[in-house]
Amino acid sequence: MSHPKNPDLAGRCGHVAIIGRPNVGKSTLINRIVGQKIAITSRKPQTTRQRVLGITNLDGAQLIFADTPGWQPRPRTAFDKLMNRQIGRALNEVDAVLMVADARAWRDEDEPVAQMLLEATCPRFLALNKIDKITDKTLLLPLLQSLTQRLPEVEIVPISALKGRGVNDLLKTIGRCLPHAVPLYPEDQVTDQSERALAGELLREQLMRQLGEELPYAVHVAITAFEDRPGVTYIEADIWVEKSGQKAIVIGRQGARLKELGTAARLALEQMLGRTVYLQTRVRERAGWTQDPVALSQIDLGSG
Ligand SMILES: Nc1nc2c(ncn2[C@@H]2O[C@H](COP(=O)(O)OP(=O)(O)OP(=O)(O)O)[C@@H](O)[C@H]2O)c(=O)[nH]1
Ligand SMILES: [Mg+2]
Repeated sequence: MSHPKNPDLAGRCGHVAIIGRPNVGKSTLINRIVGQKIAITSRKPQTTRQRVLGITNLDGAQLIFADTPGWQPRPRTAFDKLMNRQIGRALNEVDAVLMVADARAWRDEDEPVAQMLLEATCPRFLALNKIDKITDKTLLLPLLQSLTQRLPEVEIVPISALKGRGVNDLLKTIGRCLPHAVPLYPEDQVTDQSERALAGELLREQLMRQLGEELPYAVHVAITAFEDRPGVTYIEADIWVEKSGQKAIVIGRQGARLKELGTAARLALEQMLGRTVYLQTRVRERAGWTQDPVALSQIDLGSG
């Protein structure tokens, strides 16, 4: 097949790790790249907990992105360390690394990520995200200039993951640097994540978005049943918390909060699956799971 539109891209395929501090828009970007929601997002940091692949095809190239949790400069809990390990795993054997930062301000927490970028031996890219929030674009110039000096071998592309601006340019810039290789995934596959795993994530997204400041970090979702029955997909989910007080908050007065969370997650699931969903939720308690490596491995946070 010929690809006259972009001969530089044709016949290339490779893995690209997306790294960055929490909340810069990595997951919003991967959703934008694949054109559908495969990774959950929220205004709170530490939304993403495990590596998720997002696959896109452009002018004969296949780009396979890995979204990762935000990098924790000072990991305090076993859980934080697990998050950082996920990033280390994603950086293994990639063909390119893409750092995402907020175009409005470079922060101290970006430094360790920039260091990882500099240490990578493959082609490196930096997306300065959220440019839709900058009305006077000349304000971007000083940051662009200083970063170009400090990161001389890194290609810098300003983008808005939310609005889609600059994303196509970014894909072309990255795609041209990938190795010549045959596509690894069928053209219609957008992620490696199962529907079952995505169901758990969509429920956790509601917990991230609807609960107060601290609670979401103490919550884990485990899908215990996922069955296609005639006319309906039947899903059961356990919501794990650390303390009985947290359990009461998640359930809410007369179960109102849990009902609201469940309905929002069910609607998102129905949209994703294109099928009717029956979602049964249960809140369970296990003290200190975010500190306990055994509990962490039991709930299998590490699997992709
Ligand atoms: N205005 C604007 N907001 C954005 C953009 N990209 C992401 N956001 C918002 O930034 C917040 C964080 O986005 P996420 O995609 O969850 O960020 P993340 O880097 O994946 O965060 P972690 O998973 O916690 O590391 C959300 O409220 C997004 O809607 C953008 O281009 N413009
Ligand atoms: Mg994320």
